[in-house]
Amino acid sequence: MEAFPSVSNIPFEGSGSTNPLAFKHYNAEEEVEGRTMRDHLRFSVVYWHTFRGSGSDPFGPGTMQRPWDDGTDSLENAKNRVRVAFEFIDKLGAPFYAFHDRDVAPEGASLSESHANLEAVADVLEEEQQRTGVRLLWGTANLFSHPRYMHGAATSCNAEVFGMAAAQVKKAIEVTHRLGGEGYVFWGGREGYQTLWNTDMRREQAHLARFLHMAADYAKEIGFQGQFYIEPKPKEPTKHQYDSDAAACLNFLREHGLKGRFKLNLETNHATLAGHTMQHELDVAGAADALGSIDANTGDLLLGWDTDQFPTDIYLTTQCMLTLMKYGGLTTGGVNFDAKVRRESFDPLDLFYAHIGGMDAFARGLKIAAAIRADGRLESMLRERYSSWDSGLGAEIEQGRHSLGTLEQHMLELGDAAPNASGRQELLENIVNEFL
Ligand code: XUL
Ligand code: CO
Repeated sequence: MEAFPSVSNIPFEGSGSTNPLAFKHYNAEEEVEGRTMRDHLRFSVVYWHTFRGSGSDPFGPGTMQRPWDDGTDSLENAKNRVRVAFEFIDKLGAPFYAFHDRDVAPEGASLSESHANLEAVADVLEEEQQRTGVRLLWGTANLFSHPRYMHGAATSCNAEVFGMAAAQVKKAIEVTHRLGGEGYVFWGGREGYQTLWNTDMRREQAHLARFLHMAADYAKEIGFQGQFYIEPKPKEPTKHQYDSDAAACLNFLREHGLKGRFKLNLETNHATLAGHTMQHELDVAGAADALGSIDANTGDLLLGWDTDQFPTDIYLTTQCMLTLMKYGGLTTGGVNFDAKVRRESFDPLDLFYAHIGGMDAFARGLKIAAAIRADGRLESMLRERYSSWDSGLGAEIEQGRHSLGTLEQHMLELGDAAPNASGRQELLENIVNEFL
């Protein structure tokens, strides 16, 4: 029985359409810069918010109407939910999905029961992937919901909790591998601290590094070559998360010899919670050759918490796509909607509206970014701004042919630096607006 009988496959109808169940901009087959939109954007639906989100918040219980879900933690309900999820993803036309182990299968009374539950649900995931052609973008383990992880998982003060987390990640990597996952994400969850009065930060960080090395070793052992990602986030649930932003993650990866195996999975509202723009975070990662994947949800700048909203801001999606394209576009990663419909949007149809809107917002961002790139003014003004480094003194400095002494000599001869040129910020912003 279908869960969404009133919805058929979402068609592309173009910008003149007013059909709420049609794409206005996302046309999977359409080529942009010689690559289809499907391949540029690699859209992914998350299992946790979309199929497990209840709409509860700190002030009240869930509101979502999900008639297919019997509300129990039974394995049967979990398996049935998989079929509903794939009906949804298939009708939407998203090529990928992502999950945490505990979203798809219930935690059992013991570790072995939890493992068995996950394997049993993975059988259905595998079947449904084959039936629909939907692929797994990445898998991950939920190392934050169970009360045992109250002090963290890989950074717990309790060595056996670290052991449980390791066992859970081992199984999650196995299942991700079995399902052909193109990546595996580590989001720190409770890897951080609330107070230094009870925290040995140096030791906790060393444990986290050990944990990630073990994961990399195990992936190698079983032949899982999917990309590993760290997902930076500055707060929630802890006050100080160890993986607070792109720069902190890169520093951690370099310090512990993990940089080659890991890239970053960047999320817009995590960037803004860290006091950065998404464009900044993407560029920090890109410049370090670590731009892997994005969680495309946004926050609300007037609410200081992680609201996980669907992206609708074309200026933001344009910036995201411009930066992704600057660094060669997505390869193993995707545009993953780690987003949830609002508590008030409880109707199953809202799941379609939300994803269609997010996909169209990114498709528009892609087309606008391509137009800006084809126009070339932005790029040439940027290049021009640094032209003093292309030859003469600038080129010599870049080539390492100068010291403070030779530069002093050079400037003594000249007397002063050449006058600066304008930064032209307003003009550049006007040019971007021409394309919106
Ligand atoms: C939490 C968050 C996670 C990760 C996966 O804010 O974004 O859902 O994406 O664990
Ligand atoms: Co996320």
